[in-house]
Amino acid sequence: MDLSNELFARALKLIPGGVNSPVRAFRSVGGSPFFVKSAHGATLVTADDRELIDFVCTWGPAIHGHNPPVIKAAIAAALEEGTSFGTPNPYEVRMAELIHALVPSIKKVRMCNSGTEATMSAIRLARGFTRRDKIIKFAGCYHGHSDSLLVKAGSGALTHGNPDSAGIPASFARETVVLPYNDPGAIDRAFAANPGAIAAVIVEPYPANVGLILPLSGYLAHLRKACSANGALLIFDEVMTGFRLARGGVQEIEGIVPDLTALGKIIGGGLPVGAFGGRAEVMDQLAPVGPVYQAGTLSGNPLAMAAGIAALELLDRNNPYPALDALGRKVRDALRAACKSKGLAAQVPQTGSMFSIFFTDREVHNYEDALTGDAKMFGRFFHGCLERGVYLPPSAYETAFISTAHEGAAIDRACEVMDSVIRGL
Ligand code: KE4
Repeated sequence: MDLSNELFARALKLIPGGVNSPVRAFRSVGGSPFFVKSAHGATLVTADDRELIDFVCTWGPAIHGHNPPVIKAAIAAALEEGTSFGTPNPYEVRMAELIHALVPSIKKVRMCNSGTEATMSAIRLARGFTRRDKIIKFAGCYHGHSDSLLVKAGSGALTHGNPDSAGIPASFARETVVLPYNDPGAIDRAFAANPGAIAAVIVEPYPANVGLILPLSGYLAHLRKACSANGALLIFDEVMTGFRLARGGVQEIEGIVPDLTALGKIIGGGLPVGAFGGRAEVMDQLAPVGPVYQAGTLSGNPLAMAAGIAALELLDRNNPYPALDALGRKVRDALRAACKSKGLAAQVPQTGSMFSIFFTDREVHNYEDALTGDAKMFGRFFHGCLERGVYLPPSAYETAFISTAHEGAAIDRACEVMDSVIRGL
């Protein structure tokens, strides 16, 4: 890994930790990150010309695999007309129509440039619409790095958050109530303890930033009911799950209608895009119509819109979800069988093209359960796979993604590798 090491040494001189996003630094699994020079289909090609089967998929966007011809062609065509106009453009209208058609709860939508912007703006909008200040989030859920959302309490009890990041004023953290996920009683108690004060509940409907956690039966419906009964908005953060698990995301699968939805990742087709949308009367509180300000120089950028439109139209045309779920089950079953034959305690949650592994004998229903996973063993599993050409997310508390390009040789090879690595742990 000479060239990657050389690049990393140079990066460390000028970029904090040598990375532009912390999770890429391999800090939680040990070792140094490799650098990638190209990506196609299910494969990354490193600066040292190593080919890796990629289960990070650039953290979700690459559901069609990397650099698919249809997205490449869409970007190239848009590029002929220019890179950015700073004015409304036809692509934005098409994107808004597509999102509304695929996610019917989104009556109006605003484009932005990242998932962080989407959730941050949705929170501000919910506070402006309800004229309330407090929000509820769930321990272990990650909604990007805006101040209100980088807050989590230590335990699962009702509490005012303690900032998870330096630089967040305690006064900010006090407005964020952090609860355990999958605990209906906790949400009821939080509303009772903060009557008329909660603007919104924001949730990853399937938390996937702590490993993958699935809701207990009826839990999401309970959140919906509690928000409606208390005049708070329910915000589904579907930045990761939107268009990943179904055309209409988790809200289609679960039959729950949130008031607002945050989107990102897949809707950019690999370019920087976020979006938030929902009830028209809520969205119309946004400037220039209403008093809640939100803006962005590159929001609705034509190249990013063209890439995202191509990605969404391909999903809408091909309906890849049954095949992606079959690939997910194939990996899940291979991991479970290997752990069983090894006598290794592990939980392997999977839904559609998302899966993760916790090395623990405890079922994982929330953040505290997830923390019982053996992170050091995950590090050994991660590096064992990487040495054999399979790249998993470099953290025990992330979720792996599968693309349509993994079908066939890539998924078979990866299952073989993961099986042999587990048996060697
Ligand atoms: P971005 O600002 O990174 O585009 O999106 C933030 C975000 C919001 N909501 C959810 C559910 C998310 O998963 C994310 C970002 N996900 C992480 C990976 N788990 C991005 C990877 C990174 O931080 O480098």
